Amino acid sequence: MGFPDNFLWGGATAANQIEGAYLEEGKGLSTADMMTAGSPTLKRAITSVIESDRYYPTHEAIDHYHRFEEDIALFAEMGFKCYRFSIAWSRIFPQGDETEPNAKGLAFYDRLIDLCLENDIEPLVTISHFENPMGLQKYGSWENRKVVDFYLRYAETLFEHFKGRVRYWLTFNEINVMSTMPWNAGGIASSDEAVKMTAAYHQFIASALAVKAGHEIDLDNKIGTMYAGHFSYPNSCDPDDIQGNEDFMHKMLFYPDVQCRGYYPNYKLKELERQHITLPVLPADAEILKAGVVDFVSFSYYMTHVCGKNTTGILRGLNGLETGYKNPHIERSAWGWGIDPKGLRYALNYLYDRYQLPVMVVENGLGAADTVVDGKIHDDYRIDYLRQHISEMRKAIDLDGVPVMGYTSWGPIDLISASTGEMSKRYGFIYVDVDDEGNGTKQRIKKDSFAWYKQVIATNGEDL
Ligand code: P53
Repeated sequence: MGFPDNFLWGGATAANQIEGAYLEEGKGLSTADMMTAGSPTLKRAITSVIESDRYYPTHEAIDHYHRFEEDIALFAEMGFKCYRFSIAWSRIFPQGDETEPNAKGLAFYDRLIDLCLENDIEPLVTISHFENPMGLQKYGSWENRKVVDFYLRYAETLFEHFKGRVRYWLTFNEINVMSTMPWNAGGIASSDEAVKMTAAYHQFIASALAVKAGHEIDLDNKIGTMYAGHFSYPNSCDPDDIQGNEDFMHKMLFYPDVQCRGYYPNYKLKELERQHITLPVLPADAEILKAGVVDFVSFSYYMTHVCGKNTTGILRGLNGLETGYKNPHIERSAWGWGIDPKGLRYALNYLYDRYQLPVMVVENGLGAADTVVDGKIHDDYRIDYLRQHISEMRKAIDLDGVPVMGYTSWGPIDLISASTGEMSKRYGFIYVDVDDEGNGTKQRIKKDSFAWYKQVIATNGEDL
């Protein structure tokens, strides 16, 4: 009983939210580099050029690019078995459309990956996490089928270069975010449904081709989908609420449906028909999708929603996270995200029932403001949140028999928030002295949760 012996405990980050060094050693500009800082009430602006009087949090972030040795040493001290991070496409192919990779970009990830392996930390690489080379904008980014070829060249470069060192991969972070945050997902500035569905289609094709290539290059490669864990409860047992909730879930679930099954579900094809949207299907595509189904299902889990007969379309609000309903049975974080540990057991069962593939929680955590008192951070609220979620994950394993591969909490070290661009929305076991304007020493300080998580891993989840 309990967590399997080889359970992958660890943490997860994304290049643009930690590395900084946004133009160093040949890196090109990425879509993330064009996003200014926002707040819970102010949407991050996207500028077409870098404006000198504005603050762009990814440009320096937490300077992980120059401090990765210290950061990985801290992860190793906590006993990480796994570290999920992303590779910045624009470090490897600065404009996105080059034929040869940037050797200096690969060399940085060589050092990072080798350091992980020296510390017995299994790397889990997200090939594309909310950043696309800005050089792809001239093609129309993911709206253009050409970008599939550029992505495939990039993915194949990684599979070849890191062969034997990296075995776990995710093709796209939170692929369903194309519906809610298309700029983050694919450098798509339009909110037009036909544009988004075209871009998503191309990402499915690219993902499937990458899965096939990844398997051909190394049979040991395990390549997963990564779903932004939108799980929603019906507002009531009114059949119209049930249907409203189902309609919402379909808008999100069709993404992992395509990646796990290898074809579009009928409900989505019918919806596209009603919307008069024609997907840019080429003759061989059905075969491509079928041959490129993923090996496992991963997802992020922060919250649950409530939907019903009045839920319209995709989520509303600044970052598309409002449904118009609130769950009176759960609390909300300071950033308004509905905290629901029990929902994690539900989510794990839901995805496993649906796909019958191994499941991994690759993001979970509490974004909260921390205060430093006498050089210490007493983040018992974060410990509580994680403890409750991990104990529900354990139930999914023990009581329901869900094959959970691992758990990487989001932002084991404080990093830039994707939705707001803030630094003050902190997730880490490790505090980083940087504020919302980028001021600070960048010093790393262990929070109380650091020792707690170390103990969780040391006891394989027994001691929560
Ligand atoms: P932040 C929305 C809803 C759920 C997950 O989010 C999301 C988002 C987009 O923000 O994104 C994932 O930083 C994403 C990470 C992100 C993390 O959740 O807004 O994969 O890049 O940082 C947490 O608090």
